[in-house]
Amino acid sequence: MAALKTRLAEDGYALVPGVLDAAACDALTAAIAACRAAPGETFRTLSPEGAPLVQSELFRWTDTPAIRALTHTGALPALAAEAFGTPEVILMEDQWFWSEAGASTPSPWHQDHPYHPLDPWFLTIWIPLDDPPGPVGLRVAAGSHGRRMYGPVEFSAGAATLGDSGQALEPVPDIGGDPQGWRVITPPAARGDAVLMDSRTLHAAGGPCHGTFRRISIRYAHPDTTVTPRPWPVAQFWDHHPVATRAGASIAGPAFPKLCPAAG
Ligand SMILES: O=C(O)CCC(=O)C(=O)O
Repeated sequence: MAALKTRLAEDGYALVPGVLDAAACDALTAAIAACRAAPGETFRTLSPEGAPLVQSELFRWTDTPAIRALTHTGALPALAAEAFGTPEVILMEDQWFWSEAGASTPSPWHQDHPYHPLDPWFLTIWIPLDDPPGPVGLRVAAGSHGRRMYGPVEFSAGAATLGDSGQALEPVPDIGGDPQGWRVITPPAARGDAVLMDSRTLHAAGGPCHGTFRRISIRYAHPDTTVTPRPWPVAQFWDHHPVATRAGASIAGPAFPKLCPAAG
């Protein structure tokens, strides 16, 4: 099989089987339950009021040992270093998703890149912690990382996750409705497998969910990543980071730690 870096460069995604064992998946599902019981500032219910729940939250590596172990040690930072071809990587964020049985609120087609005032591209590592209960796994438009950037899409039916400045990018087109125009693939990811994506790759997930579906995304940036302020709304949490307006500044620091996987 081609090297990870080559697969990401060619297709914008790569499936890596068996990244987490059952014990690690169990520890993370317990961690998600603990986060839901004591939600922080970025916790959101994404599903519309009254609908079966889909919930999500960011940055729980800061106070949740199982998530910190995942983001800082073991396979994930090493995969990120391999994907970038660098000894160091920057941890951007962790994000868990929780859908209850019967939920149908999808994560709409989007690219991760426009939600962040950063360049160059970064890496998302998406891991299902349950075998997808229905057609709810990650779908990618292979090769779309080499096309154009579309506007960020608000995921939440309730409290917003995006800032409120104007939109300067075209909306994401109807990918599902144009099967000839896009190479849509559902990588066969089971519990503990990982799908790695270039942040410019269009992707979607969720939909009719026949059981509880927990998954986690960890995002890593290239060590030379710098700020590019955006004339469109980015993720709200950037409001709390003064660096977000300093064009050319490195994001590395206590909020976005630099990790050196080879050093252990
Ligand atoms: O799992 C999901 O529902 C969405 C994941 C996703 O789109 C992401 O982490 O960028």
